[in-house]
Amino acid sequence: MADWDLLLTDISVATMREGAPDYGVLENAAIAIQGGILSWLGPRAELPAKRAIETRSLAGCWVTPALIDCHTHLVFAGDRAAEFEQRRRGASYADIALVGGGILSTVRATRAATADELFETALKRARALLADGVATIEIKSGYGLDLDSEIKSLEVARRIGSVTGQTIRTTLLAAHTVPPEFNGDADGYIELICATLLPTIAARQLADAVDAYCETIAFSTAQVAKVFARARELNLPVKLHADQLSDANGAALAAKFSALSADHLEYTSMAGVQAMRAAGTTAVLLPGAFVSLNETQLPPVAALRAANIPMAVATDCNPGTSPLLSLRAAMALATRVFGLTPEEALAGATRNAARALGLADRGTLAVGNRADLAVWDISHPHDLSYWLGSDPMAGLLIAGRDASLR
Ligand code: DI6
Ligand code: FE
Repeated sequence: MADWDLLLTDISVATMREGAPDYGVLENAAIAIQGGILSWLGPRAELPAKRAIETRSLAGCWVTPALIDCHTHLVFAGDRAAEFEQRRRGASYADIALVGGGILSTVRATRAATADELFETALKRARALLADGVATIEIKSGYGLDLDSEIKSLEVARRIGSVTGQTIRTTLLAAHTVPPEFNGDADGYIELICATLLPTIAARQLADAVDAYCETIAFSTAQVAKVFARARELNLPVKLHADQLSDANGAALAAKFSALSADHLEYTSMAGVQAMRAAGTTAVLLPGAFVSLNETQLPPVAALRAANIPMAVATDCNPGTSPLLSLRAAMALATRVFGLTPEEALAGATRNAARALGLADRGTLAVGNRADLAVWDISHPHDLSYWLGSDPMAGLLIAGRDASLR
């Protein structure tokens, strides 16, 4: 009888454990996996004399927690490349949204697409993230905006995990924009969300959380508060697109509902930061949207850091404001544009991303955690943010099994 399924040797490890200095680095290490769980981790010299079914010597590669993309909108039809071109010629994101472009054009395409069509394109995107070391993806709905189309999108999201092996966490983002059939009646749409969409989707267990877009071009704090109150009644945790284009007190609103995360935060005030700290809400930074929108207002990174608020980094992959399919590129951008250290960027795509999703069993390498491990051909974990556009993945284990990367 073997004690372990798999033993990895000849590795350096970045555990990314909370409070561990310098990435939690362990050189000349070994990792043992049993039943999909990390069962031993430490210096090779201290490895207990136990037997493994398979032993792999990884030739000096680095092992980190597998990456976690905690904010994406992967399921959508069509694209908005023509709008991107218009914006590069001077039109603003808000201008385009006001004339029925923007999110609404993706809603039209997504409603018209079959589940299989949505699945094929979303699967490609999930595979692109997989090839970057991402084992867990949060996927939001929000391009359906009616019961059937939101259900279709969430079901498509869940299907992806059964094919790629990735963990998919779904988030209902019905309050993304006002759909055409409620034009001029945002409150009526909020009513539909609270009375029908939320309870139906909760009963079908299709969503792990509820999100909203709190913005002058989307929903007010009062409207979002109604959705959040209903979500909490149904025992669903909330997250928020907060203060991305203006300070709408989004961070404080998220904190009031004990949100798992408040995301974007470019215009968040000091009061918002303090409220997040008090509520234990994670900050999710989205540099892909920041650069794609030519934003100049930086999120309050120094204040978040000083308040000890965990900072996650995600792609925000969406066809409008962040056509970004590499979490490592998001990390690299977060170091350049937001001033994160490479260690903060890696914590942001591992430990703090897990926190933003309420997942306690991953994001760090520790005995008892899921064996979601990324193997990299690098000379130090800071290389992961240093390079833009390299491909150093040497392997990815999801719950102890090899993911097929290509
Ligand atoms: N996330 C969102 O949901 C919105 N902006 C962002 O960063 C809008 C996405 C879109 O334009 O489709
Ligand atoms: Fe988003």
